Amino acid sequence: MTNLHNLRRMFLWTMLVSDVVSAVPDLAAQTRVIEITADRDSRYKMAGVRSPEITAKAGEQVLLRITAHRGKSWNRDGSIHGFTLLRAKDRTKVDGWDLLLKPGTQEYTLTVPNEPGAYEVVCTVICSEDHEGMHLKFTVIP
Ligand SMILES: [Cu+2]
Repeated sequence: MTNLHNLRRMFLWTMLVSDVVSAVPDLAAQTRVIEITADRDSRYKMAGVRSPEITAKAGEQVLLRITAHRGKSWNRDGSIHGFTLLRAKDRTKVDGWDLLLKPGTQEYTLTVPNEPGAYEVVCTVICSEDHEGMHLKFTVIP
């Protein structure tokens, strides 16, 4: 009887461990990937969308995959576009969301602000005469 008892305990333990292990890829799968192009014409673009905007859940983890193409001008440090998240109400920057983009594809795993509301992504690199118009609507939902 003791052996059977031990066997049962071992079985339960194995189940527990395998649950924990299988939770890891699940977590990765939950991270939403948002693909954006910061284009040479000083526009943010998203495939298949005419006027791109981002909607995300408060506190959600997202993976930004941003591909940047160089416009007419760029920063001395090689940054060709920026990707900075501002609170719409007071234009303050959100911590951790102040990105400088290099040519090519780059990925950032970031946490969406906890406060629902209107935000805006803006470019911080003078990338062309159209730089001022380089922004993207970003909405945080509860
Ligand atoms: Cu710009």
